[in-house]
Amino acid sequence: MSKVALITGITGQDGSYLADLLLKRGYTVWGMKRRSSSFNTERIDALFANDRQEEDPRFHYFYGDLTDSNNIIKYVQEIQPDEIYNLAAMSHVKVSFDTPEYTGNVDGLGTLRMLEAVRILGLTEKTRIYQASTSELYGKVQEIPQSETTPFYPRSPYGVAKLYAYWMTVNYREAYNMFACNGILFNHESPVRGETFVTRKITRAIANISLGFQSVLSLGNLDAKRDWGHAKDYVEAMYLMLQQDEPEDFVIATGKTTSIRDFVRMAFSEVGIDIAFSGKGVEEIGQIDAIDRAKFEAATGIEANHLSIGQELVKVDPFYFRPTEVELLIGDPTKAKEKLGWVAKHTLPELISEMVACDVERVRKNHYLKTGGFAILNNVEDVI
Ligand code: NAP
Ligand code: F7E
Repeated sequence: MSKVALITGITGQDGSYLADLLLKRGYTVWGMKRRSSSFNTERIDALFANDRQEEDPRFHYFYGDLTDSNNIIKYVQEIQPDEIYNLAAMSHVKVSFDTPEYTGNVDGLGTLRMLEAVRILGLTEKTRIYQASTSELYGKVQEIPQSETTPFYPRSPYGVAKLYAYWMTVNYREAYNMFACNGILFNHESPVRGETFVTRKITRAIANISLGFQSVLSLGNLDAKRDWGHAKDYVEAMYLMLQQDEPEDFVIATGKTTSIRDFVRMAFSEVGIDIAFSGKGVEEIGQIDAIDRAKFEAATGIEANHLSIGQELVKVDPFYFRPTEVELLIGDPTKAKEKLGWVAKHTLPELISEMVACDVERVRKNHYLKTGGFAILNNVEDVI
C-alpha cells in the first residue's frame, strides 16, 4: 500500500517540489488548493499532466483554506493521511505588516486547526505532521549561528504568527504524543520562487534588463544577510524529518550567509555584467563597471548594444524597507547532518546560475510568443 500525504500550500514553491519528491517515492499525494479567480496551479501543472498518463493517478487536490476548520476536518477525515506537510501560509514578511491579523489567522491559528483536526479525528497515532517553521523566528538574532537551541526573537507579524505555530506543534507533540515536527528552514529559493521575494525579484530583473524590457532594479535594504539554499534540497529534509523514529525539530540551512548586495553582484555576473556600488543609504546605486560581451551574448542570445559602462542598473527605494528588519541569518545545520544525514547539495553560485538562466529563458519565450521572433531584441530601443 502506498503512503498517503496531504500537503497544504501545494501551489507554492515548496509544495510543488515536495509533491514531486513524494510522487517519485510512490506516495499518493493530496494537495489543498485555494480557490482563485485566476489560474494558480502553474507550478504543479506538469505533475498533473505526468500523473494522468499513469493508469492509477496518485496526485489529487481539493479546494480548501487554512482559515476553514470544517473544510480541514472534512478532508483529513476523508483522506486519512499518513503524513501531513503543513506548508500553506501568508509567507511574505513585508506583506505581513500590512495584513497582521490575516497572517496570524492563517500562519498561527491555521496550524492549530490542522493539529486539532488530527487530534479530534483520533488520528494521533497514524498521522505524522510537518510544520513549516522558519528562520524568521530568530529575527533579532540572539546568537550566531542560529541552532535549535537559540532563543527566538521574531521581528514581524509573520515571525510572531509562526512562533505561535511552532509552540503549538511542540505542545501537541508533548500533550497528545503526536508525531509533530518543526522544520526551522532558512531561506530557500529556486526558479519557481515567488516573484516578489528578493532573489527572484533580482533574477527576473536581470533577465528583463538584459533583454531590454526593464531599465532599473529598485531594492530595499542591501545590507541584510541571508543563508540561502535550494528548495529542492530543503523539501528532502522535510520528508526525512517524518521518517525518523522520534519526532524532533531541526534547523535546515547551509551555514553560509551572503548580503543582498553580493547576491545582486553574483547574479549580474551570470550575464557578464560587473556591478559597482557607490553612495550610502537611499543614495546608494549600482552601475555597470564592465561588460564581458561574449559572456553576455552566450547567456542572453543577443548583443549588449543597449548597455554601457557607468549605466545605473540598481537603486534603493525606501518603499521596500520594513518597519523592523531581520539583519542577519546564518543557520547551524549540524543536527540535521548528524540525525537526518542531510546536507545542502546545491551551492549558492549554482542556485543563482539556475535562477538567472531560467528567467532569461522565460523572458525570451514570452517575447517570442508575442512577436514570433527574437530579431527585434537586437534593436532594443524599439521594445523598451
Ligand atoms: P509560497 O510559495 O508563498 O506558498 C505558500 C502556499 O500557501 C501557496 O500554495 C498558497 O496558495 C498557500 N496559502 C496561502 N494562504 C493560504 C490559506 N489561507 N489557505 C490555504 N493555502 C494558503 O511559500 P513557500 O516558499 O513554498 O513556503 C512554504 C512554507 O514554508 C510557508 O509556510 C512558508 O512560510 C515557510 N517557509 C518558507 C521559507 C522559504 O525560504 N521559502 C523558509 C522558511 C519557511 P496560493 O498559491 O493560492 O497563494
Ligand atoms: O527578503 C531584503 C529584505 O522577502 C530577504 C520568506 O520565504 O524567508 C523569506 O522571508 C531580505 C530582507 O525574504 C528587497 O528586507 C531588500 O532582509 O526575500 P525576502 P525574507 O523576508 O527573508 C523566510 C525564511 C521565510 O520564512 C519567509 O516566508 O531582502 N530586501 N530589497 C528585499 N526583499 C524583498 N522582498 N524585496 C526587495 O525589494
